[in-house]
Amino acid sequence: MTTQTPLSLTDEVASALRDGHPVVALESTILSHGLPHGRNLDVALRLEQVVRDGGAVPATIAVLDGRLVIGLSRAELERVCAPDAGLEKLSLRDLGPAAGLRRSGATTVAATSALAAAAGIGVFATGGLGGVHLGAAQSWDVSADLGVLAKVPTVVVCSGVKSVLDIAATLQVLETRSVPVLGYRTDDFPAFYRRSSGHPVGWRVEDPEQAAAVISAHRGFADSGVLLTNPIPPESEMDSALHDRLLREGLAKLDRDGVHGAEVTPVLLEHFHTGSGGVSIDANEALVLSNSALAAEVAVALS
Ligand code: PSU
Ligand code: MN
Repeated sequence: MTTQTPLSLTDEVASALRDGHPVVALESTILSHGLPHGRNLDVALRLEQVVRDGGAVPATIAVLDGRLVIGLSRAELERVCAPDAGLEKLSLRDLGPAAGLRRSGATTVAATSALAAAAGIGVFATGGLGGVHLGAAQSWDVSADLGVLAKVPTVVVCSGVKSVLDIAATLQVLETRSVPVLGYRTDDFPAFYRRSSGHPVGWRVEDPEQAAAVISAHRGFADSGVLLTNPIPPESEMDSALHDRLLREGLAKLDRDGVHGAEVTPVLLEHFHTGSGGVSIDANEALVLSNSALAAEVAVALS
């Protein structure tokens, strides 16, 4: 991606990239639209800390007043996490409008990986990837995350996709678009709150060095992304009966309220959070922390 609008890198991120030190990108949609206020800032700071503990420099990405910011300051993180932040949810196609109109927004996996890659950051940690929504044959609702992974040289470390999506169809699109899917110490594609979706992954890696070897080999001939899937830690996995009930209710709510497009994911997450009395928030935090720690290890192994 080439950008006319210059990227705003913090000094720390710029010098890490210049010196070849490992850097891990983090997204902001999970903070502004995925986690409740009162919890999101704490998670944001812990994600950055876990990346630092792993020996890499964190770079949380967002668009602020039209600036494409790579590495939010503490004050900027507070702004993104504020209850009255009023940030848009920005996918890749929204970056031009947001920059041109000097607007502010949180970046999805699609927008974050594209901006990270443009800045020279090749490893990115998040919670869940967007994918093919249930009923996509009628709605055509397929997350732009998949198309971006197909064409941007990034490594997305995530816990698979939420079971609110059509997982088989999501895996099929990743296959068609030639995105390798790796399981970290698992043979099963994870389903976010649950360790297994019941669908196999193509390849399994046992440690960060193996992941880095695969990524380097892939980079040797392809400009596409790699998906490294890391199941939620066993002790944080959601109970399957609770999960299945919330999923059924959440899907019924979408239908009843006529929720479409970009609103679908935030509305479902909110339903899980309120309906589980916060259990899903703990699960979400645990998995994204674990993914950020793994991303740091992989970034270190790559550097
Ligand atoms: N999955 C989650 N939490 C999230 C998201 C996905 O468990 O917050 C966000 C990510 O930013 C992802 C986006 O890129 O939702 C996908 O949205 P859509 O389906 O509208 O493309
Ligand atoms: Mn969508």
